Amino acid sequence: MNESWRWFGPNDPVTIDDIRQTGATDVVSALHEVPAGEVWTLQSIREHRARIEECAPGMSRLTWSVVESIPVHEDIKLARPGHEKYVENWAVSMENLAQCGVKVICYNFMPVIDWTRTDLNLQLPSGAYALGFDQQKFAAFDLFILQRENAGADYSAMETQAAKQCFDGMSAAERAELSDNIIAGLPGKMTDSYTLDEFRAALANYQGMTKDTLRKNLFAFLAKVLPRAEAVGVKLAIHPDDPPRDMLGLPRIICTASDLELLFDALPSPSNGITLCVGTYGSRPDNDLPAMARQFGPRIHFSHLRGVTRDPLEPRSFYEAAHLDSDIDMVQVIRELLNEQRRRSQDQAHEAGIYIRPDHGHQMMDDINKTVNPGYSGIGRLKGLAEIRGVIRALTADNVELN
Ligand code: DNO
Repeated sequence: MNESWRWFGPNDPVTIDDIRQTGATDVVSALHEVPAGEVWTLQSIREHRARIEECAPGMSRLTWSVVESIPVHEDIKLARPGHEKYVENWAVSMENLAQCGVKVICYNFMPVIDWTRTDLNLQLPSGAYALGFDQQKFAAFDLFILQRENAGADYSAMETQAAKQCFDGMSAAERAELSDNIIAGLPGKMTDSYTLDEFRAALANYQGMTKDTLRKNLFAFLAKVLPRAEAVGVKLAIHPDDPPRDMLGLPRIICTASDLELLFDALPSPSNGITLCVGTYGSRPDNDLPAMARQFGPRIHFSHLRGVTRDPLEPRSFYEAAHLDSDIDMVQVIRELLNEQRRRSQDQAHEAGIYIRPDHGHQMMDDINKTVNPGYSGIGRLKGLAEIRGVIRALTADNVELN
């Protein structure tokens, strides 16, 4: 398994030299400055690669191995007339990346919003800060800040009442912050940043769209890009919808093991794969993560290792817990990934490795006073990586039977 680390580019407060010190060997990155739908040129990819890979003699060289993510233009998700040119541009970006040796590509197919949290600064009993999702605050946003048309139909009378109470209890600044967290987006998001009105308009584009239609649009996109991925040895790794369920009246289609079964039944191409985002899938109690890691093992090209602790009274609410101390059995997940990696190393036809990265981390110690990308501070992720590395070392030590 290859240890990787996400880097947001030259403005990331965690630098390439910092990453080198973590002991990770591979970098996960993207050309965040290129607008969705435009081609990633060979030149811009080479420049970005040089920023990651060039290093002074005697220093450990990092490798840009994974892209997270090439954004999928909204017109593709909507299958709007003219979307074909965006599909073509996506495929050309992928081919250019392959030509530069970057062959694992994470992407997602979430309409309008990318990953979503209501809280970016939840203080834990340790004093460190975590990200969280609070279903009541989210409902308060939907019903009383966004005032989405027909939102009422998505909530029970009790939920609406609780959301109203929550809304009434928030100051104007808290409401503005909640709104920003949801619509201005979080680091690495693949969608535009919106005002409330633009956001309403973006949601309206999906009015009436069913899961089946969105799925059909995803499959049509993949039917065009997968043969080209196969031709250049690229593995695509779809990221789940985070949180993994319908929200704001939007259909979401990569949430559960059965969603993945539909994906692979329709498109069995060996280039069709997943990002096993343990924290995202694990924020649903009905997703059994070790079982999913086993079931989809050969399809896993990339894994985000992180866990969540759900609220026992409202399982849609969660906070991002320490990497080994969440509701998810991380040791078992890692065991399954190691089993898969071992199977691959015995199978000549299947030489690709699994890239893992510590996903998110608590904002702690010196990082508390720094400006950080929420979830992506250095020390908390380093702690996560160190813990995960310890599990891997222990499980792979001589004489430990994985199966
Ligand atoms: C957050 C991430 C997301 C993810 C994209 C994948 O930490 O998991 O930014 O990278 O949604 O396309």
